[in-house]
Amino acid sequence: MISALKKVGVEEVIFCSGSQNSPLLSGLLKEFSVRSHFDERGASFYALGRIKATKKPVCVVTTSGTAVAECLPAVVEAYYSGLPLIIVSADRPKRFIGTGAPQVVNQAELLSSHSVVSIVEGDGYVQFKLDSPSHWNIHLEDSTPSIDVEILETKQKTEGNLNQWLKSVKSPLVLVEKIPSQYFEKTVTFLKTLRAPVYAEPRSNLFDKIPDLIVDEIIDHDSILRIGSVPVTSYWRSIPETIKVASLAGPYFAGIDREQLLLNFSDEILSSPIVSFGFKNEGRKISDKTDFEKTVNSIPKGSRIYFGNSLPIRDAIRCDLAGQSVEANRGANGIDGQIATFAGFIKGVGGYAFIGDLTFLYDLPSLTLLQGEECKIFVINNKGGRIFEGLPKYQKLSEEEKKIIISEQKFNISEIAKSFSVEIVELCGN
Ligand SMILES: Cc1ncc(C[n+]2csc(CCOP(=O)(O)OP(=O)(O)O)c2C)c(N)n1
Repeated sequence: MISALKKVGVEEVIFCSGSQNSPLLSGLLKEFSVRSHFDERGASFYALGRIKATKKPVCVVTTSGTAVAECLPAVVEAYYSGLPLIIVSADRPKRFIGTGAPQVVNQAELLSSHSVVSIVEGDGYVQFKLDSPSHWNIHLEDSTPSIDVEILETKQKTEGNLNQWLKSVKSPLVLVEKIPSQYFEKTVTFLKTLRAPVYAEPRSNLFDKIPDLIVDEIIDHDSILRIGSVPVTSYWRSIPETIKVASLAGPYFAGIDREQLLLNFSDEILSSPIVSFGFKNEGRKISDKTDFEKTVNSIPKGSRIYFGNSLPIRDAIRCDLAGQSVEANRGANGIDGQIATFAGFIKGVGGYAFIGDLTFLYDLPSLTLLQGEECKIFVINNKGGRIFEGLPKYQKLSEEEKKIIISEQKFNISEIAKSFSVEIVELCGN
């Protein structure tokens, strides 16, 4: 198993202790940087942050039972973000399944909806995919089995011609979310040649790369070219049927329920000669009105900044993000695991997080992952899930329903934070 992990490029392991997985520990310590964390949910979100920072697969090792189920939220996030999170779960011997024996659950199936699952009893092999989570469920007797790994290729879908599509449109608007790191430079060159207006989302990290192409709002267009992950802007969910859509998608998800030209990223597409639309902008207007905007704008250049779901990642679009390295969990857009992912993302280099108050309370145990890190968490304390107040359907609710939806909280967030020795700054949600 150790050699299988090494073969796929794992360097870091997060070990969540238990009795069943304890025989694996000594081998792991010899080959990897091992960090211990008691909470499997936080550990797996932390692993996502490490993958975002290192671009390498990261492994979480759990014991048997409900410990495995705790990994599901991060596995779902990894699935839709195309991240190589590996969960190794130590299982009791197969003959115990269904007997009600202590800590024996049907754990091989727990993560199967969103990962490549391998079940091993005795010596065997496991499967791994670079753009997907994998779950290796290892039935252990006394000794660690010898396990080989099969690396599965991701099939590239290349039907369709982007050049032809670009020739068929007059005024495209490019929506860019997260660009897969291996294609980042080539995408910048592609955009510089295309010279179409670009609505760059916070995670595009394009702000200082193509300043004269970036627009502040969804300007007039007859077509949308989406590049990277699924865009955050609500416009993406309501594009009129008359607008043509094409996506260079990484990871490969349509991200929308309508007809479109959907392509994988490829060197060929990004380097083939393309049409130029001759657009030039004066430069972005940065907003500096709210506490949130002022604070984001004042962060030193070259920092890592993490924005939580749901309001912070949306509000970040108005801020000065030039020269920053921006991250968020935008696979399944959960408010869970945000402190843990932030901790993984900034480990050893420091950084800043902006998250909502419920998001903060959701992931309190993960503050323990930030011990000794140079970081600051800004909690936008608007006392509940205020994002819902902006929804048209919210206005039609009764007062009682509104109260339940908002989940107002009155905890003293700064006091809570003190006991974890992490620097927390509360911002009001104006
Ligand atoms: C795990 C999970 N549960 C529920 C939701 C639905 N949800 C989206 S935003 C939100 C409220 C978040 O509140 P807060 O963290 O205070 O941020 P704000 O909306 O005020 O920015 C909830 C519950 C979700 N996205 N993820």
